[in-house]
Amino acid sequence: MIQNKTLKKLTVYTLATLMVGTGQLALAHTGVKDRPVEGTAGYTAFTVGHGCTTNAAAEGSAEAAALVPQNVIAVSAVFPNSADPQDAVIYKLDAAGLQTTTLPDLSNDIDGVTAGVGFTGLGVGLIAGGGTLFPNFIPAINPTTKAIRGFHTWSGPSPYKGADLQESPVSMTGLVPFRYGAIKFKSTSCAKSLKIRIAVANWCKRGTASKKDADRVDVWMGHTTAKFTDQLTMPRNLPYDATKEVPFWPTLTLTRTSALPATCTATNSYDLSIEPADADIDKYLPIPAGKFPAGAPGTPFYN
Ligand SMILES: [Cu+2]
Repeated sequence: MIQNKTLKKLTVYTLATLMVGTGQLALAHTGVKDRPVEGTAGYTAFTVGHGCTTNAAAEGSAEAAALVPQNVIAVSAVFPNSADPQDAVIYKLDAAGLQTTTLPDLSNDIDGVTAGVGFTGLGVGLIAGGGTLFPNFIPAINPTTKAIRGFHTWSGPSPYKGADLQESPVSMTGLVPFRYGAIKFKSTSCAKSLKIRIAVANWCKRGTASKKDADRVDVWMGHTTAKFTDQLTMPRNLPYDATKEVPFWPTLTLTRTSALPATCTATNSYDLSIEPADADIDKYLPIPAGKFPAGAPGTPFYN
C-alpha cells in the first residue's frame, strides 16, 4: 500500500511532540508516579518507562524507534532535601513554567523551613520488600547528619541476585518506590505549587569498558554537570535553554490545596521549583564501588 509520505511524516512528528509534551505516555522519560496531596505523607515511585538508548537521535523519532533499548540494571536518585541551602537550587517560575528568580531557600513558602536552612521536610524514606524493582539498595546519606539524600538500587549479582528490568522485545515499566513526607505551604505564601525535581539515573551497563557508550545510562535531569557531561545520555540530545524552555526533570509536583491569602492575585502568585545542586548530584548520583552496605559491591560499579 502506498501511503502519503507527508501525512506519515506529520503523524510521526505529532506523536513525538505529544510524547515530549505530556511526558506521561508509554516509553516516556522516567517520572514520578503520583501527585502528593498537600499536608499528607505518602508512598510513590519513579516510573522507569524505557531502557537506556543514545539520544543521538531525538526520542520519538523514527531513528530512535529503531534502536533496541538496553535492560536497566540499576537506578540511582538524588533529592533536593539537604539542610544546607547551597545544595539545592530554587526557582520562581513564570506562568509558562520558565525559571525566573532564584530564591535562597523556601522559608517564605513552605511550612517548617527557616531562613538560611534547606528543605529538610521532604521526608524521603526507603522501601524494602514487596514492590521494589531491584533487591539491592543502599541509601545515599549525608555522612554527618545521616539524612537520606538519595539511594542506589541494583539487580545484582550481589549481595542478592535479581532480575534486570527487561526492555526487549517489549518495553516494561519499572516502579522504583520511595516515601515522601507531609509538605504544606505557609499560610502567608502566594505559591501555587512546588515542583520537587529529583535527579535520577537509570544504569544499563557497568564498568569502565562501557564508559563511552551513550546507551550505558539515561541521566534524567535538566542539564549536564561537571561529572555527567555526556549530552547523549541526557533527556535529549540538545541542552535546554532555560530562558526559553522548561527543562526536563523527574518531578514530584505538590499542588496547593490550602487557601491562598487574600492578597495573592493572578499576577503575584507563582509556582516554585527546587532541584539538587550540581555538586550534590555529582556526589550522590554515581554508584560507588565498595563493600555492601557502604557502596555497591565488588569491582563492578556504575559511574
Ligand atoms: Cu524517554
